[in-house]
Amino acid sequence: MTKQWWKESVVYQIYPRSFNDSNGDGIGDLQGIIEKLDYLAELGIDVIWLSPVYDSPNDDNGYDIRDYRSIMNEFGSMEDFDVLLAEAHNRNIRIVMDLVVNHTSDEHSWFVESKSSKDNPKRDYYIWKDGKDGQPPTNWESAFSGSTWEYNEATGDYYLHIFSKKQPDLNWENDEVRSEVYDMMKWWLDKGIDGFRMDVVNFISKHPDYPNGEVQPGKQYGDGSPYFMNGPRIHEYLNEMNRQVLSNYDVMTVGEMPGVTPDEGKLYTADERNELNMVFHFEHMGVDGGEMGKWSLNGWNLTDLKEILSKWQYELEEEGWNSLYWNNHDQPRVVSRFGDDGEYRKKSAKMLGTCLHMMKGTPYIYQGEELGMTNVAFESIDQYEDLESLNMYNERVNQYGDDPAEVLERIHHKGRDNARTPMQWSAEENGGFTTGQPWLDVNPNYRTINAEEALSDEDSVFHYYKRLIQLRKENETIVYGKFDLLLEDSESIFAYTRTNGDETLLVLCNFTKEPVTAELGEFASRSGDVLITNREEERTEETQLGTVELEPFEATTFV
Ligand code: TEU
Ligand code: CA
Repeated sequence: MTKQWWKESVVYQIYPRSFNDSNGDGIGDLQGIIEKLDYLAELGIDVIWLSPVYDSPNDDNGYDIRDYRSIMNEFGSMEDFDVLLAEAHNRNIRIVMDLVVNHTSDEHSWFVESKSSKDNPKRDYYIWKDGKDGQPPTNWESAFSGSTWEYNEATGDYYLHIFSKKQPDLNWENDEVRSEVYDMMKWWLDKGIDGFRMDVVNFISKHPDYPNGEVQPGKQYGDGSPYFMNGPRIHEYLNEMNRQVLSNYDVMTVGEMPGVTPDEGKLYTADERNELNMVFHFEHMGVDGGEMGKWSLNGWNLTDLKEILSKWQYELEEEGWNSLYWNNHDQPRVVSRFGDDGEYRKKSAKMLGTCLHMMKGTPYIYQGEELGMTNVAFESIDQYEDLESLNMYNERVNQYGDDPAEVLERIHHKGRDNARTPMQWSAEENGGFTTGQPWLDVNPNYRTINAEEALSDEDSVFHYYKRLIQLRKENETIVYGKFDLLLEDSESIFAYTRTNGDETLLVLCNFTKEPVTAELGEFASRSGDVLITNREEERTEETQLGTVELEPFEATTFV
């Protein structure tokens, strides 16, 4: 296994709009990030993944790019970006940018030209198809509700948008599009950035026939995902991107890949494939899904979560590399989702941090996760901003006649705004995020959950995450040790070992609010010194051969 800096790093994701507002307009900005670089250096992270900061009309909060080579006005200027990059590098923190090239904004000059006429030189930068009998070209459902096709009067046909109609999909079959993207990537890399997180990059190759998708009972649209995920030319494109751009720089790349399997993950990330360094899969994010997809509230089983995460550990042990995450700007807060955001908030947040950071792969921390920030439950749909939630709400209430309170409950648990409420810096007004009116309401629990409080409490989630990050720097077994799952049938305990030469780490995580006994057989008798734990009471009883008592939400790593 070749050693690489990005295998030994911990990444921190910043969603700029919600991170820190320096000028009182209620919107986070680049200057606000600069103000917090010392906080990040204190936490000890190595890389920042910066969600999009490019010029955008913000239909999807920056994931709809209007100009790839300028900074969104609300976030500041290119000079601010250059200062941010230099100041981060001064603190040995790298910056990885968000590359959103499956689609652009419909206000991008390329699309304005492409939609103007069928013989415009930029016409084939996007995907245009004729309708059939007054219907869209296929029955595919958009990720943001409705059809994936929008009719264009000027040319009398439809363009594809897997996401919102203001996010037209680029046509990667077109060599000119690919060379435009590669030129833009080089422009940013020549500024000195340290890599890219690639937004839905496994969507860029579509099935050439554009067949209809299967329609589930009760649904109006079909599932097009088999025809735009991991498409026929995807490896050709990524290999070309690597050859023409990435291979010329010392960079880190991670592909966001809804629908990717471990077998495909190996093809995308094995060193000799010369494509990407790692991928974000979504299998564990679906463990609490169901017939309504992510909006289902069916609950989840720990055995399913363990099966998914250990499968990815085993499958990528010899080739490829895992990214490890619980949270990002699209997912609910993990302490509310897989832990306990009430009585055991701090303890379960530390347990979840241990469970993830002791595994093999590059860990990603989403802003506020290090504080144990929680989901929010706004009383009115009017307080929500995310178009994914608003479109779903309108469709379910107005088209399917669902009870508004029931739909709002789904948004409380699974909506993306849970991750996008402003970062909670202090107990001051608006959590110290802004002196103005925040673009999205702050979670009312900022008075007790905030960075200032955490920094002064040595028992805080922040200081625990800081130790997890420090351990990864000090201990090769955490980075390169082999993963083996124990107690796979337990619905309470996530137990595994990491082995590196003659060193074995034993990681025990109790995912429940009940005390529990881990029957570990020969492993218990070998459980020696404690590397890190969130346990409150001294472990007085001798570890009986084969058993280890765990407190509610206890996480202990033995070495
Ligand atoms: O997300 C890709 C994606 O599949 C999302 O739709 C995600 O699965 C869903 O929101 C879960 O609720 C990327 C970005 O991370 C997301 O913020 C963008 O909205 C999307 O692509 C389009 O760029
Ligand atoms: Ca601002």
